[in-house]
Amino acid sequence: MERTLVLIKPDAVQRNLVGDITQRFERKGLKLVGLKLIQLDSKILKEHYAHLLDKPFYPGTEKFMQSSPVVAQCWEGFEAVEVVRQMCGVTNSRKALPGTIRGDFGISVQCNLVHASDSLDTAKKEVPRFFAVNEVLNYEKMGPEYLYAPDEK
Ligand code: FUP
Repeated sequence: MERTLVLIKPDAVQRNLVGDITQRFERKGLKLVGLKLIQLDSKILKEHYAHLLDKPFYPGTEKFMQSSPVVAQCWEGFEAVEVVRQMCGVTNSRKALPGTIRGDFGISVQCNLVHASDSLDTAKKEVPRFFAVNEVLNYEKMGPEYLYAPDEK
């Protein structure tokens, strides 16, 4: 099973969309294995967005991401990284398809509601960036036989 990082961004927290967004991942069949409300600082953001540091919009991104607490989540499932990315939609919310989180709730590039790991390699770096080892929990959930075929587990 893969694990992936989701950050519910300040715009979604301020717009009271934490529950709606979390419910989508729950209903999809993903398993919540890590969850916390955190205030990000400049250091962790510079690490998290290292690929964007030289972009003209980066100072605005950093300011926005610190403007309110965010909800960090770790979701687990078969091919969870790709599943979650598909559910978020493309970065520009105006271009994100209806049915995706950004497509349904957003109209902005910066205020695009969620961050989701873009590959399994990235997820393996991002989950430990936001969660200590003992903050990601292993536990049994009822009903996996109705979510997956035997060869998908
Ligand atoms: P994503 O993988 O969808 O999170 O997108 P990126 O890593 O490319 O960008 C991270 C964040 O930077 C976006 F969510 C919003 C911000 N950004 C802008 O503000 N302007 C841009 O042109 C691109 C990204």
